Amino acid sequence: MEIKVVKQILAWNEDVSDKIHLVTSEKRIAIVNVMGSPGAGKTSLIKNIIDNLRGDYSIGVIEGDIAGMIDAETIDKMGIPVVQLQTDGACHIEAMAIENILGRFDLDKLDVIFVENIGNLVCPAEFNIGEDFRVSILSVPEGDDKVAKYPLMFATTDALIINKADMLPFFDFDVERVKKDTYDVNPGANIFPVSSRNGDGFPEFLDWLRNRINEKIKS
Ligand SMILES: Nc1nc2c(ncn2[C@@H]2O[C@H](COP(=O)(O)OP(=O)(O)O)[C@@H](O)[C@H]2O)c(=O)[nH]1
Ligand SMILES: [Mg+2]
Ligand SMILES: [Zn+2]
Repeated sequence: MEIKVVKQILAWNEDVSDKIHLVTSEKRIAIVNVMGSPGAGKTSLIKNIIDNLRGDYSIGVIEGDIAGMIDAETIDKMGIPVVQLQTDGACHIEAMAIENILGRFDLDKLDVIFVENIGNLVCPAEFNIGEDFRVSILSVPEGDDKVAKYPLMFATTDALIINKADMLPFFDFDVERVKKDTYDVNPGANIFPVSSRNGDGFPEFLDWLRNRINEKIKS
């Protein structure tokens, strides 16, 4: 019985996700689902992306949090349109929430919306939210065994950001192990070691990101 209910909710979520794709295809907007643990560096990554791409793309942000407005206030201060989604305890975002929020943006003006998902390596990966592609973050202090322990998050992502690369000297973190574990479950993954603190690795990631956004909005 339990399993049946979950399947119905997921199927319905897929319908809403498909509806979002129809809207964003018509409006030529790319939606990027940014996922990772609390503190992995999701907000830092989005801020860096905004700094680097705001001259070329019109950017919006949806900040998902269980409570509070902290990340939305950070993005708002950058002069970027942002909506705070408060899930009231829910540990992931579902497509319905994104569908409801889309109307709050001027969709004729936007090129790309970054969605900061709830900090969690587990269930956010189970729910499509109408995104065109996924960026998952694993940061060095979390440990190099996390791909093996939370495979769905890394199997379903388009890009894996290994963030806080500036911390590598202080942790026993084997980048090659993380790459191998990721390719085992996701042979097509694009993996970018970066530091959101000093900008290392960003040019390569931004090249990839621009290409993926352009595929959607210029096709
Ligand atoms: N040393 C270092 N710290 C980082 C880096 N990226 C983020 N941080 C710090 O990690 C903490 C959590 O970052 P935040 O972006 O808020 O993570 P989020 O919870 O995933 O959104 C903050 O104190 C950031 O300054 C990085 O590349 N290197
Ligand atoms: Mg954040
Ligand atoms: Zn959840």
